[in-house]
Amino acid sequence: MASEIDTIKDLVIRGKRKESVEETRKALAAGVDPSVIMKDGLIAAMSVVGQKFSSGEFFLPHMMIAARAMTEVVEVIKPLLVGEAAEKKGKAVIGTVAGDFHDIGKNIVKMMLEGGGYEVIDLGVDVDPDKFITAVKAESPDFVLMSALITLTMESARRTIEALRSAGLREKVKVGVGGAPLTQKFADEIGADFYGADAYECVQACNRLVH
Ligand code: B12
Repeated sequence: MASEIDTIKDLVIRGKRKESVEETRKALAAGVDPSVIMKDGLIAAMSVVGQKFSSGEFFLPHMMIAARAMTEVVEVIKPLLVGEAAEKKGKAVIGTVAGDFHDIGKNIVKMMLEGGGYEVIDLGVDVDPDKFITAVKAESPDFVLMSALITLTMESARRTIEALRSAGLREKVKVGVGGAPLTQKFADEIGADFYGADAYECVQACNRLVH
């Protein structure tokens, strides 16, 4: 099993879309757990890609093709990861914060939440505080969830929480934040209700806080 996962990881790092999907299908047929493919194959691959980008071994196009390969594999394992929940537990508005266009993590969080029984309104990427406010007014969600992947855009999460406060909406929603550079400490500092290191933690936190 380890070698199948390593093969998928390696193919995603190299941005080999077709081959990544083929290997994933083979691994699934052989009984490999899709959540292991997600964690040890795909998410681990993105971490290596990030390191290679930092060290100058990879450039933007390398990140882009790796991200595309990951997205295609996610589509293959998605139906196996998320079941259809019988009833809705609550509603969440989710978006990647202003200035940030990374959406793979956000999309996985959305997918796991939907599988976990939540209605999710996806505002997309580069979502400024006003757009979050408009969505909260229109949708009355239980949760506002923000994803931030760049150190600089973490501040957009703080601005969104401040905007919710100014609009008198802060107490009406629970705010969750996540994304690679975020921490529990930062979440506490900006006054979020929770931080989640991954999509599973996000679903758990929502389950804990929903009512
Ligand atoms: C893929 C990628 C890209 C792709 C994005 C494609 C896409 N559609 O998203 C592309 C190539 C477009 C890209 C562009 C850029 N990128 Co980029 N990118 C990455 C990379 C390699 C992987 C990100 C990823 O998808 N990870 C996999 C997912 C599954 O993980 P995740 O997002 O962290 O999400 C999980 C958890 O964090 C959590 N989570 C996520 N959101 C939320 C929300 C909530 C509420 C909760 C509870 C949990 C949660 O759950 C998720 C699933 O388990 C990272 C490296 C890294 N280590 O993160 C760099 C990285 C984030 N990028 C970086 C940079 C610098 C850029 C660019 C500025 C590069 C440039 N010069 O143009 C641009 C940014 C443009 C912009 N304004 O947004 C830097 C950021 C550095 C920093 N700390 O500020 C990184 C860290 C690379 C590096 N090592 O330097 N990038």
